[in-house]
Amino acid sequence: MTFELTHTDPMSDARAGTITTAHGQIQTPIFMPVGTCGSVKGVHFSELKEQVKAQIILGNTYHLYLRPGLDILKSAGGLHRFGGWDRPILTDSGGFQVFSLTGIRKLREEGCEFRSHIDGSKHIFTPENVMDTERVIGADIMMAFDECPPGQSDYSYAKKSLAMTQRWLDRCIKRFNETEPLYGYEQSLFPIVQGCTYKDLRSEAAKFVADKGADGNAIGGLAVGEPTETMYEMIEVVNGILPKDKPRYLMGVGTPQNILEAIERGVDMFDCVMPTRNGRNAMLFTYNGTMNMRNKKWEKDFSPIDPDGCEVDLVYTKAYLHHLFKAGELLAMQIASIHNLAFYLRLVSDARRHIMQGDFTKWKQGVIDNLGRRV
Ligand code: PRF
Repeated sequence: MTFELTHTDPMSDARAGTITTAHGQIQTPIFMPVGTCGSVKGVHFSELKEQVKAQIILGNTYHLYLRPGLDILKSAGGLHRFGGWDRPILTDSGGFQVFSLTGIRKLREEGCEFRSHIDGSKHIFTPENVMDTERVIGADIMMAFDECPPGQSDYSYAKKSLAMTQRWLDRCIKRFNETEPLYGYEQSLFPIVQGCTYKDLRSEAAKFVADKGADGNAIGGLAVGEPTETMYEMIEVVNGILPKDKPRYLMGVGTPQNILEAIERGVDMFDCVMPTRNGRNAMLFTYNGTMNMRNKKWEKDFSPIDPDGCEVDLVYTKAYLHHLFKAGELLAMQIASIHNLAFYLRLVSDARRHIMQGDFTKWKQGVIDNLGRRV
């Protein structure tokens, strides 16, 4: 994998670049739709390509390991072949999902023991077996196995947790270097900076990660309950240290406003369930603010969902989408998911264009307040 930084904003730390992987190029800043179980909920791959214009999707090691499981993924020849998605894939390592989905988990030096949320069966994730699993899934970008501590963690827990994440990172790198890709194309490993909301831990963590010389680096442990301003502060601390010539990925973030603020602070890659999850819940994101499609005010609004949007936005009216949500039709969730993902991809591609034109900061100031409105 390579990263070419093509433009840097004169007024901020925003950047535009190109990541080249074995499955094609990614123009940054980029948003990655979440395909937890190997599918972006409710959205065909053809729609992801043609309407959403997704350049890379994310899969979850935790879910894919439990179901369909490694035997099937290996027999299929990896996740790209299994599902028929031929563009890049990034896999999250499972640490965060184990933490957020399974009540019962035991963390120790060896790894993390947990019970499946599907059938209660017992499993353990270690840095070594997570690397092996991500090899089997065949992601272009594999995430290191980390612990994402709760947002309110005190300093002593945060410090201990970070030290373990760092030892785990060394074990991930060792296993990654000892193993080969299974399907004949190159894979990259991204380390993750943790350290909760403590500046000294964040900066030590960023130095530790920067020293590894990885193809790209991630910031984890944010958007887990801390104030938004604290998240931005942590991004600034970390991005002041991470190498400029490698992509930076802010994990699990966020709202359109969060994404623009993070781009301004030098982040290149994002993922979040918000566009699909909120979409299934009738909430649409637009440049004019968010809309609740269950609201009666749309009942007789026969204008297109979003005149500047993708195909579904032009084909369907607000009144029709309102009707579909009220009737409990599956199509409602599909349309809303496609709209929201297409909006997120439009947001980052507009940001990219303005970075390239040199007026990102001015553009961002002009759009950010409207994004938070309720229409
Ligand atoms: N670690 C991993 N995945 C994640 C996170 C993390 O800290 C987050 C935190 N926002 C989202 N996804 N491995």
